[in-house]
Amino acid sequence: MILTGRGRKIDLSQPRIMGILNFTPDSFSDGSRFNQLDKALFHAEEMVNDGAAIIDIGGESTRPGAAYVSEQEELDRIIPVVEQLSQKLDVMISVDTYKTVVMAEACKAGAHLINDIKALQEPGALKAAADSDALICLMHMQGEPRTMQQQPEYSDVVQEVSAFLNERVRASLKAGIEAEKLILDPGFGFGKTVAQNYELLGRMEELGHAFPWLIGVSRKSMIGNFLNCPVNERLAGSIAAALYAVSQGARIIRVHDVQPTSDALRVFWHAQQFQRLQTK
Ligand code: 8Y4
Repeated sequence: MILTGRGRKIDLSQPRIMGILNFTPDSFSDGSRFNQLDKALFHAEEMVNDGAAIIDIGGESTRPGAAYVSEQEELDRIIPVVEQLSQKLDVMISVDTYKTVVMAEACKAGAHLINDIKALQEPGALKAAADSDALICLMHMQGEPRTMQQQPEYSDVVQEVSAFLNERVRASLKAGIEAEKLILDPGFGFGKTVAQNYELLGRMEELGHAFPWLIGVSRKSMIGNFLNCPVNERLAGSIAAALYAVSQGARIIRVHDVQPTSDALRVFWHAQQFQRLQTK
């Protein structure tokens, strides 16, 4: 299956890696914006050489407790990066934003994919997405980033994630977004306990295969709290979760550590080619 976002194609007949571009929160305290732009370009090039097919650029941290970033500040941070990367790199450029103006401006600047943790629920977002011709990742989240981990509750986490995403797919189609542009994401860690995250991962097959799945588990609490290890020791666990998700049909894996994840995915996928009894 090949997806096209604003003219740029991605072949999902095998799993692909979305590399997370570093954006230090205190971005400009240690240097000029020019310096930051150079660092971002260097990191992105490195991820592409290591096997990333998509670079995800975000200007606001969505971690619980992270500071809110104004629309203007987010634009100032990411637009120059989107412009540079979309011109210089032969990969898909994704913008991690829920802000309508940022979506529109990022697409004008060259982005090919809108990665929206709010699944186009902000006012005007459906229209901005429909007008953009970009690919759209619709993600599930319970609550708001600042408070979502306080007490997540579900009667059935898989059923609720599925129902929410179905509703957002319907809203997207109604707004004129083509079905071929849509990617879905269960939103690991977004308003979910560690147990709920594992139930979601273990039962991913139940979410169906009508649209390609993107998943992000890299370095998250579901790895760290389960293994009881700090963020810099979560690579092996993150890779195991990613491979499990791929075995369940996930096609885009959002990660910090591109090179080791790429190696793991390639070996996993190569072996799977020889499996005689395909489950799907
Ligand atoms: C350590 C490192 C601990 C990172 C937590 C985190 C997703 C996403 C994020 C995701 C999609 C994060 C923007 C959270 N996660 N977009 N964004 N799917 N589509 N936390 O799972 O990485 S940010």
